[in-house]
Amino acid sequence: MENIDCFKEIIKIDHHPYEDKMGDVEWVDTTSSSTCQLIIELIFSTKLKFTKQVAGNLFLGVVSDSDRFLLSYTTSTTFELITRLIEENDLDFINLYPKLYERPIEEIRFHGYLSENMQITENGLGYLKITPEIIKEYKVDLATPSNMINDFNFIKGVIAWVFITYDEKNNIYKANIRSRGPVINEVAACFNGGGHKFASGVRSDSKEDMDKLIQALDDACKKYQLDNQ
Ligand SMILES: [Mn+2]
Repeated sequence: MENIDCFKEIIKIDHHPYEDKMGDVEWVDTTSSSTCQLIIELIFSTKLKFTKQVAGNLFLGVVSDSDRFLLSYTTSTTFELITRLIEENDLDFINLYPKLYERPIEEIRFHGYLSENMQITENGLGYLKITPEIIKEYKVDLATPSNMINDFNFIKGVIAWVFITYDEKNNIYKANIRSRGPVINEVAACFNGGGHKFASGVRSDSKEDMDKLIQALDDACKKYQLDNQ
């Protein structure tokens, strides 16, 4: 955020669980599909106006944050707002998608590596430890696995999945966790992590912690399967 001092007030708009106080005015709605959805609502209900570029970016924000309208909290309101956004701004939305989805071939190949090497336990946990060597070999960066984690939703028999990367420079392990079954932020919290019920993360400088985390997630999957038989 540049030149933040030249603004009189800070307004925080967010759909993530409340963590720190940040703005003078805060609007946090965890039942919204995305922060962009909140901004669209805000513009429609005030004297603010969209420019075509703003409308396009907000459209892409909702599409990416809801993972193409398939994550929870995507509601009929989401679709109503998007319809109005498209109609009133005459959005050529099909041609906006390359901006969001075009990717370098290195990332596609790396995606193949992740699919090929994900381990799956009998309790339905998918996990993968990604070494710095692999990151280098595929010419991607440390953030790439976490950016791809939602692509591993809907694998039959996988109800939670975790990617672990190691940041050599800062000597830190990062675990990115997703679930469509067990609540995982409680598991993450045991390792000083946090996040949403079904999308959480853990950071630690201990390799052992990561093995324990995988074990704890597997236990959570097992319990979930037993409870939902
Ligand atoms: Mn979000």
